[in-house]
Amino acid sequence: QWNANVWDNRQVMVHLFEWKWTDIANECENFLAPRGYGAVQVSPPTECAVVHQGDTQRPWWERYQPVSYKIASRSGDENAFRDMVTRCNNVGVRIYVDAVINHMTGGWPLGTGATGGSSFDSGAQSYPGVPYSAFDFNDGNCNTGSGAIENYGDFYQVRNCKLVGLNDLDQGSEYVRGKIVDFMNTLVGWGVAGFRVDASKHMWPGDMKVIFDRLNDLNTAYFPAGSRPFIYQEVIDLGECPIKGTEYTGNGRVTEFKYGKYLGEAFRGSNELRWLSNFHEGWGMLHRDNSVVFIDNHDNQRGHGAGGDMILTFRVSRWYKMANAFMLAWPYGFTRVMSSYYWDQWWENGQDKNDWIGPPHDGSFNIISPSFNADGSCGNGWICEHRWRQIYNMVEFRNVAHGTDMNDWWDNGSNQIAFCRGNKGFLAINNDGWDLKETLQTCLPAGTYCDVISGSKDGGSCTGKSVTVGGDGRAYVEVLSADYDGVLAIHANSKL
Ligand code: AAO
Repeated sequence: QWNANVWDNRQVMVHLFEWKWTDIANECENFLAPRGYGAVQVSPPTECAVVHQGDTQRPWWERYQPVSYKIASRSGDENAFRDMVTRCNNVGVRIYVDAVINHMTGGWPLGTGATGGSSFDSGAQSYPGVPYSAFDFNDGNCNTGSGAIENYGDFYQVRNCKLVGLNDLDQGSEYVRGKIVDFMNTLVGWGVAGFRVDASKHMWPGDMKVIFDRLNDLNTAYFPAGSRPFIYQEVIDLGECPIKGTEYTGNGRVTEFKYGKYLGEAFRGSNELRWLSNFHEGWGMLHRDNSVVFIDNHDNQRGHGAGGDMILTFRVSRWYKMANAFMLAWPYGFTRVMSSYYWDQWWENGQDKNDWIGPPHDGSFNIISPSFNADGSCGNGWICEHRWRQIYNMVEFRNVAHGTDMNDWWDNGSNQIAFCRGNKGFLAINNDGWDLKETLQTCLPAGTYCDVISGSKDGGSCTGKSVTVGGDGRAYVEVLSADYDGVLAIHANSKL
């Protein structure tokens, strides 16, 4: 359950946060497959509470409050979901589902709506759409006065009490396990390739193992017989909490939150880039084969979750592109690109009071589809980082370099770095306030290559900088401090 079930030459997933199923199906066909993306993480598809914030908004986080395992959300219904899975698989793009199985809703007044029309009574812990009743929750196992997690230093509380007031399912119960397994197996039967398991830190790894071991093999219409669902568990372990990511690596991969935090610190100037030469397990991160890595996610790009103000997002786009280029060139972990929508921030006392704002929507709260500009970028409030040239061209770099290791590291003793990926790719980054002008070993065969950051290869020519590699693999490269982007990247497929 560590294998991402992607095509060999498609090594990157994108999180299309809050996208509609029909839009994702189109995106698989029109953009993701042609650009070499391997998979999409989709927002939770399950029926959830309808939460209103003011008259005009529904928070994005309502989708982390399931009411049943019916497929019904603002992203679409079951038909649209199944159509997306089929169409994406047909062009070789896998779907990973964000599975919210730790809990059901928080406390809401009786009569609160749900996206699939089910009723529920959060006070009585009754969810007839599953059905779950009070017996299926952890209250008896939680020993805090409030019933909620009060101290993250106590791992019993973290696993047995309510996360921010959400009714906490007891995965130790055979009945609950059965319901979760049925839900996940239904999706597997439709062709889903894997799961992001939400709030994994708040479940016992042993209970999760029982559940994952009961999952069916993937649908053989799309996958080799015997393929297991890809599992990556959301565990925030920055080192302070007694719960460690390594407790979960026996079940599948784990989200490595240290990765984006450390890269944020480095590009923001708290740490010199030259130290990244051994950026892997030696930094206290999970084994590369057990980790899923990313620069930001839907939580920490808005101050929820982990990493604080060190996290890089689309709002600091120059650094963000540099950090993504590093991640996509660096042989560590299975990589995830974030794709966001825009919202206005409202800072008060170090907190964004608009952190809850949901996706672009019309007057009836229907999500609005992204529009596409002539240059391929998105409109209608969608940021679409995955459609930025500097990012999708680095997805191709990762695919081309797949199977090679890092070699020929160079740095200037400060914030200018460069390295090769076997004889397949070469990357240089300049985060100093002065120019990088060096003749460096690129490890590539002699020829002229197109820098895929400042431009793209277009037929036989290059719309950006060209780099001439000599017979000894060396080339003169420039990344000027005044350049639009602080990265240069060439690879076997960008040869002119
Ligand atoms: C909403 C409302 C609540 C309300 C609740 C119930 O906001 O006020 O009580 O509904 O009605 C999302 C939103 C929540 C939302 C929830 C349900 O983020 O705001 O609550 O949906 O609608 C913890 C968990 C982690 C979780 C993260 C947000 O461990 O699993 O909190 N992420 C996932 C999802 C997320 C979702 C849920 C889980 C729930 O990705 O979108 O919530 O389904 C420490 C701990 C971490 C902990 C963080 C944040 O981190 O270690 O385990 O994450 O705190 O509480 C430094 C430290 C770092 C620390 C961090 C804290 O960086 O080094 O360790 O500070 O900032």
